[in-house]
Amino acid sequence: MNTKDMKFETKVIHVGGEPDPVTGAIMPPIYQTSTYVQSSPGEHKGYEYTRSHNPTRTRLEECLASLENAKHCFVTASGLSASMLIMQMLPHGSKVLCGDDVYGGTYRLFSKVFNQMHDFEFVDTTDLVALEKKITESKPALIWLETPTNPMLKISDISAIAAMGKKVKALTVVDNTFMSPYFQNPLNLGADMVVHSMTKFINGHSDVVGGAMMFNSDELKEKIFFLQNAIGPSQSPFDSWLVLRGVKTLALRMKAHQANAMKIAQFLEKHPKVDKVIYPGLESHPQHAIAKKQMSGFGGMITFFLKGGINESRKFLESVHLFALAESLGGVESLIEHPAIMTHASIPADVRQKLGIHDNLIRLSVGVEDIDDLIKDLEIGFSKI
Ligand code: P1T
Repeated sequence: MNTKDMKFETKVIHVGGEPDPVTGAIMPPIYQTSTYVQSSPGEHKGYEYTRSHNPTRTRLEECLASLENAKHCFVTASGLSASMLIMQMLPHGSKVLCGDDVYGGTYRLFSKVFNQMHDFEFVDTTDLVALEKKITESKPALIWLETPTNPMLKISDISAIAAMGKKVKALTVVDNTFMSPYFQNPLNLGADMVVHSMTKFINGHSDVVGGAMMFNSDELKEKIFFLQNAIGPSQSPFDSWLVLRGVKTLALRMKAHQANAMKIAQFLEKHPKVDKVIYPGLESHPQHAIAKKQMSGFGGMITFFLKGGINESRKFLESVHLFALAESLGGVESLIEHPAIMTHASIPADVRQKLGIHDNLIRLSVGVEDIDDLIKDLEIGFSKI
């Protein structure tokens, strides 16, 4: 069957998952090799050196490209190194408009590393009127959207913004980590590139750090391949193999994450010790209508404000146990964290305050455990404050 005719649930298992042609092994081998033998100088089977190409990584890239309906995919050693390659690709002095609420590490990479190369401006990409004015005036080379954002779960209208970008020839790049390709496909909505931290839902088992980017342009492919080879942030064959294994259950996992997250969001919304819940699937979410339009589900991430301050937050975070207190997200196990102290500590305090990343803000990555057990665990936390 042609890949394009396959449904998502089939692609995750079969694209890049073809049996080994040499032995018939149903699981693809891990090509744990740095180099490849040539029959004569320059004569080889398409593989020269693992920094540039590796057959296990190629399989993963084929699979992930198909999931985002993309022509090309590159897999990197971390989500941030995928973002790095994209920034390296822009001519020096480029103007970049970036959403104001992004993962703390992305903010740090742009504002403390690439600010020496480009001109970054962080803007609220949910305000389309102000954004259009800014795009028209500043003519950026690139617009960087994270939607939903980390941690405030703000949602930007991808097709409207990509159309604005096209008018000034700006590339629109979407960090799709929170939705995974199962719930949202930015290229279908007009974006030029998609970026993922594969560390999260794509791999789904909290045992790999990795990144991926997908796109259709052959010109971008040449540029990114040159940089990937020249700089060297390629993913190791073993990690690529682990992601090939993890991604097979992406559809099953995303459905389970979302079902649990919806129930927990509703539970939190009614809880007397909770001030406010943010979850794209709740009608109270300010961009719920856009979420329904551009996403086919609402994902497994929830943020909420406890009633209280840092002491109540600490007590709550210390008291839950099924929800493990840890950075990261998207694994089968539930995680909980304090963005102000943990994942978003690298964002200056005044910027955090403006965004609403206060001391009573808690972020949940809802896993696929039994829902009653998860709610009991949260109840234990609430009973201690
Ligand atoms: O950790 P790495 O694989 O390099 O991915 C960076 C990254 C990029 N984009 C988003 C939306 C992310 O959430 C992340 C990483 N985030 C966490 C580690 C976290 O706990 O939020």
